[in-house]
Amino acid sequence: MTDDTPADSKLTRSKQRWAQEGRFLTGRVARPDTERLPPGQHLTMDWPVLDLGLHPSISRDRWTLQVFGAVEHPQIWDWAAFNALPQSRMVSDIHCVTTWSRYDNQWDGVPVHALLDLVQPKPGADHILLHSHDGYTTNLALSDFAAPDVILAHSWSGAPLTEAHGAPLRLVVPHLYFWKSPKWLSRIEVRTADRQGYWETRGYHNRGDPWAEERYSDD
Ligand SMILES: Nc1nc2c(c(=O)[nH]1)N[C@H]1C(S)=C(S)[C@@H](COP(=O)(O)O)O[C@H]1N2
Ligand SMILES: [Mo]
Repeated sequence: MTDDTPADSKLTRSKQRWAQEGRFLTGRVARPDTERLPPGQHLTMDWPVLDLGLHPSISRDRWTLQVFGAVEHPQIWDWAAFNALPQSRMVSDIHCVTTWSRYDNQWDGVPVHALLDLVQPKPGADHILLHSHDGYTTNLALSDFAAPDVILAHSWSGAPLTEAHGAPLRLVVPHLYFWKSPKWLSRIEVRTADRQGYWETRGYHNRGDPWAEERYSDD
């Protein structure tokens, strides 16, 4: 074809590659399927339970979620008020630092960015410390907490979370190892300085990006 100039073919190849990668669909480059499993991980079909060994039992009648610290509008929601917040459904992969990964987990809940719109972090707020009913804590950069696919999940696969997996409410941060996704979430502390949580003070990496294999801290 006369119009098949080298420039055209190159653009066509790029477009095909973008289509395969799902580029421009979400604003992020989806990983090609061959790279879906992060380095050092293996796929599992079941959903293991991992935690400190305490499974706190929290009735939805007495449950609250508090946001406090460096925010313009501190909040406490009870179960009914929390469920009246904007809801979304998200599908994401789990990557646990103990090397199992599980694909296509469907979560229902409140996207974190909707919650942040309500509480309004103050200027200078840049970190989050999450507190759970079993005494567990974990820390996140505000930018990781505010990522578009981070969700406060009350349901998995269309049914309420089981107690073992964090009912009534857990956080899900799909782009970090799963220890950054606290179960039995009770309080969200917005901070102007980082403060490490349970595993981070015990040698786990401060950020925990599975694609960079940020499993353990170097020092
Ligand atoms: N509250 C609380 N959240 C927690 C933990 C915990 O001990 N307590 N363990 C973390 C770790 S290390 C992992 S791997 C995941 C496991 O979640 P799952 O039991 O739903 O698979 O929960 C994370 N969230
Ligand atoms: Mo873990």
